[in-house]
Amino acid sequence: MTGTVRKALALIAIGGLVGACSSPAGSAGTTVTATLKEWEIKLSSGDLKAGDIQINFTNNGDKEHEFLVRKTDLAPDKLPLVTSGEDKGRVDEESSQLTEVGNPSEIAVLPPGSTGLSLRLTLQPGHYVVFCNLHVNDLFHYKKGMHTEFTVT
Ligand SMILES: [Cu+2]
Repeated sequence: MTGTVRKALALIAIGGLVGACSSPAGSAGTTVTATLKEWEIKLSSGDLKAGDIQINFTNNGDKEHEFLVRKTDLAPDKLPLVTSGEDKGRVDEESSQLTEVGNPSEIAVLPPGSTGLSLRLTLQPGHYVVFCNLHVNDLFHYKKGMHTEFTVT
């Protein structure tokens, strides 16, 4: 895909996301900033209040990244990996130990240098991990360190 098409698809995904958001008008919720680059993901806060949460993204890297959110008791560097097939070595997104928390529970395309993309979720108390699960050739972004965690209380 060309960069333009990918970006358009990302924007369509955001549109669907916002449209699906059913939070009542007037509930401000919490806003968090996620900053990505090679090879890290940083959140402006690791301790959030339950309810509506909007994550705003900045990709300061030279590469495209993605951002997945899963509820789990696992540490961010101990997530289950796919053990066979063409996805071998990536985080197993379908693992029963990782629970999706939205529809979608991720943002699939964060173009290099991008700002302004966001993800809205309604989160219950618990422990969450976020990670980038892209792999290009033998380069696995997750294994390079693109993961972190946060807690909702
Ligand atoms: Cu990445």
